[in-house]
Amino acid sequence: MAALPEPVIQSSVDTAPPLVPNSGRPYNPVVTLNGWSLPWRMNNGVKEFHLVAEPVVREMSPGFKVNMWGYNGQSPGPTIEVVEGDRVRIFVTNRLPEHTTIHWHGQRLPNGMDGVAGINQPAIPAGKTFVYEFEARRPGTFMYHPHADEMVQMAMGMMGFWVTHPKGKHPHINEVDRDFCFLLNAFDVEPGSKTPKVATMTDFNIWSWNSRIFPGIDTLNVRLNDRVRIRVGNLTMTNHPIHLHGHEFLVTGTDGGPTPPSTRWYEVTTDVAVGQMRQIELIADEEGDWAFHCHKSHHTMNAMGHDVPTMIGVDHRGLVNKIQRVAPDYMVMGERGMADMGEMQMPIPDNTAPMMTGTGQFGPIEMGGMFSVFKVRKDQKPGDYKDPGPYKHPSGTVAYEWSGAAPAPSRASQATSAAPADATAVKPNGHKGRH
Ligand SMILES: [Cu+2]
Repeated sequence: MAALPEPVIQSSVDTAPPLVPNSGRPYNPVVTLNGWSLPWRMNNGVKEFHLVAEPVVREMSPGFKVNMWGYNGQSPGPTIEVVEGDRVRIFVTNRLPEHTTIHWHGQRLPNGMDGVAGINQPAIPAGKTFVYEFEARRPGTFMYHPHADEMVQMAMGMMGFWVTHPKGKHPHINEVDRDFCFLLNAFDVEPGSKTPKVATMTDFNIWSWNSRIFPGIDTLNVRLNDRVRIRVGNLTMTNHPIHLHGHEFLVTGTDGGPTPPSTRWYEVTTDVAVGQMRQIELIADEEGDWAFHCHKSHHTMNAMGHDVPTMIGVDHRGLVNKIQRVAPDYMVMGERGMADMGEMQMPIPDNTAPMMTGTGQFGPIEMGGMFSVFKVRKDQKPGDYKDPGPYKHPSGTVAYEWSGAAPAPSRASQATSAAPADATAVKPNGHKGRH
């Protein structure tokens, strides 16, 4: 065996253009949101990749940097793209302070290549390089992550995407114009600190796509009438209902590969459960800037979205001045809802992502976390992934303020109809309950 392939390290957090294959079987490459695909070298018909597990610093959104563990300079690691039937050899060099492995989530492979420390192999000690080798047997959407001290290593950001493209035409796989992918991940980073808390089980405060949070997540930019595929993998500890505005989509692939067309139905939200992969497809036939996000509203917030008391309806006037005499930084939020926070510049510790931010052409977007925008444009060039800027709405197509007379209230007449003071529920087993 020749020397190791030189590891390729990426320092940019930008979405890299698709990596068009220059050797091996041809395929239509994917675009990894705020990520990149790992180059390979061919060695006697084997595709050789080199992953380096190492500490990295990931800028999760502009100005907010977190100490993570990842691969080849970033968390997540680079996307690995191969073709069904490819023989793949992956060198994994461990530059972490502790042992690791890589599990190739979803793949069919020899048992000894499955990457679970203790069962399938000894863990890769710090400073050592191990080799994984197998054939990419089925096309589909996969992930990779450690299976050694995984609670710590995944909480620190060690994960990556894997796409096996079909060899030739596949009856259940469409050719698409754009093919995006990203991982759902989550971190617990105390405001003002830089390193995730690794023992957190459920109370994460940073909900991210590819270790980025809005407005640090790039937009998905497509041309009108493009056929678009979006692949999503979930390596958090909860499920994420992923929702696209303005279009219906089909789930064309799951963990097990492409779904038979007879099993597909249209949706606008699909739940991606823990450890799952989903690929959705649609024709982008509505121009505009369409929100694309997790539908759990706390997941479109950054840190400090939790443990805030509900103050809606509480009148604080007078009280704030009194408290500020003893605590000058004291501020009250939320008596008219929390929308003010989208534009508020409040004193927050250094290296803390604002709770919600990002500005659109009409003002603050009031989102953080797992949120981006799907931009459909007539004049987006094929193969161009650049952000086209805000959508220019045709005149008369934007919601507007009513400036005529207010309509007469109609509630008065309804109020006279007698409503029961309470309801009587009859349960099937015959018990009567008063509610
Ligand atoms: Cu979510």
